[in-house]
Amino acid sequence: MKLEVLPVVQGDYLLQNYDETAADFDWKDAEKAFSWHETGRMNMAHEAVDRHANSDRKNKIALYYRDANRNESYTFHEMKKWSNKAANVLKAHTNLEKGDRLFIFMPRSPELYFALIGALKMGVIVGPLFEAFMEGAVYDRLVDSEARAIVTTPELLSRIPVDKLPHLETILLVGDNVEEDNKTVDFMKHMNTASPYFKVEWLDKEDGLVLHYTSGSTGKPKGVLHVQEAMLQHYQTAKWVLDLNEQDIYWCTADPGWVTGTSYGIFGPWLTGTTMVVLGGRFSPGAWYQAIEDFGVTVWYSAPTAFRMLMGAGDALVKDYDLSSLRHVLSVGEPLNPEVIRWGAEVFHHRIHDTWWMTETGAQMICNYACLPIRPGSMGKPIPGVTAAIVDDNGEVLPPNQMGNLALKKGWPSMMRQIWNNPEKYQSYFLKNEWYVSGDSGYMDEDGYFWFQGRVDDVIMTSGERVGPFEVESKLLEHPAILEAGVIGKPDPVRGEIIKAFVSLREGVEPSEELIAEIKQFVKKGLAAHAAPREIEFKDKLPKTRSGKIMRRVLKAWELDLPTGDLSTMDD
Ligand code: 6R9
Repeated sequence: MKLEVLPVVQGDYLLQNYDETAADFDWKDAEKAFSWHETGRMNMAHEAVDRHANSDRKNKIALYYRDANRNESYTFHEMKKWSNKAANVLKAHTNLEKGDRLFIFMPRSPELYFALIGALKMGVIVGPLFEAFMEGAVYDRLVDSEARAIVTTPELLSRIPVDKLPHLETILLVGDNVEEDNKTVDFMKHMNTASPYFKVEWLDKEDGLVLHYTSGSTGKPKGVLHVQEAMLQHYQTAKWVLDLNEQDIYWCTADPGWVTGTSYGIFGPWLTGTTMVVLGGRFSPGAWYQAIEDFGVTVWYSAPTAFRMLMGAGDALVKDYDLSSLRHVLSVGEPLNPEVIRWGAEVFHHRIHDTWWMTETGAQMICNYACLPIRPGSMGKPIPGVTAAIVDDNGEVLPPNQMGNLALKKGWPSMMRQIWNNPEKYQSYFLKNEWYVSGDSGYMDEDGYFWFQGRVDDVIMTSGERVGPFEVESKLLEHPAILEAGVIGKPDPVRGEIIKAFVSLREGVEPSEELIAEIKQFVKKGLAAHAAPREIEFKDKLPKTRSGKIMRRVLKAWELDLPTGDLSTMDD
């Protein structure tokens, strides 16, 4: 099969409307795409689904869904109908009111999207969870957010510690032969009989939308709240960065448990009325290429880990599939290695466009947007309406080519509005009430391209997932053999980083291979498979500060044979 070189990404919208240096772009202009420009009242679910169902796009496919057992498609009209039904089921069988939190804890399936859109129609804040979460992780999130209801499957039910969650009133189960009781609702049974009509709750731009929990280097995972106004940026970036147009078939490989799976796995594409592909099941290079061929995917958004794994699966495999529909490929989550861009250009005939943003930013911020010439290894430039800079620890802007904190000028539409239950933590992100400090370090070159260096703190990025060492350490300490634990990310060519744990054992416990295997399994079961350490090393004593904090940078220095740096705060 011969791969044709397609026209490069179009980037029309940005080119025609704004010169990339235009400093006069105003987010107010973006509002004109929505009727709330005049009414001031909005609802993401209306703008992303119902608006299209009530237009010429009525019979356009909104969602292609495929896994090992299912192969389905839904038009915008059908999405409206099924999400209305979901909203009616939630209304009838829960006490949820506007602003309450509903969690969705299940693998990708059409029902996940019905429930999520349905909840938004009621003005409920949705908290999506990875299906891989174990009991401890589920508990932390539900307890902190005081969630009143959860949509899940019978298989995952045992990981929800219902008795320990006083605020959790209703569990909606998506499955066959569900037995109902005063807390449990058979979601699908009621979906089938529910009315397909629902009047959406009209909201203000500061009303809640989604709550994504994310890990820091210390403390419990924190709840990052996004609001309705974020849709302005989801919409604009879907045009400028994803370059979505009417004819596109778009595939975002991310799960909604990760912010990429909501902002760009639901909102961005549907706000622009784009047909979207969702693939259930596990990662498999063949199935992925097959999906691109079968659905005729034109725009594809994935992550460096996935691209590296595809690269590892070899070039011969690529040639078995017709990938000529592709016209734009993008990446997010970790630094995109120039080597991967080179490989992508060779096999897909497109250079992968890197995009940088975070759970906290809610949408893309610094990007190789469609019409920007790529510099491999750089994250690109801030999109119009966003001001980025490298600042020192006092919030003073540094000149080009100087390393420092990657910061963003406060006030973009999709900026998080709260850390749930934790106003001090929220405030701690900002310097001089002007700069949002990302926790990443990097520099800007003289042409305004930004280059990533690493996390300022110790958060681990493993296979595209952000793991807080503190979370893993806390779980390790629950193991009866372990006295202390320190966890670091160790560079890995495929996964970006792997998790390495240093542990000291309790008195009388002997190190052994069996114990290592048992500890790995313990974290896997208790937290999540991706959070389990791949390497465990026993130590008599761990380096700590005088206040008792494990010094991960010292562990990292040991591991990588680097200088240990300032040890003045270290305990003797
Ligand atoms: C969307 C998302 C955010 C952190 C971020 C940074 C890293 C994301 C990146 C990147 C280098 C890129 N990161 N994109 N690093 N180049 N293009 O990833 O959100 O899970 O909150 O992670 O991921 O360190 O600070 P989140």
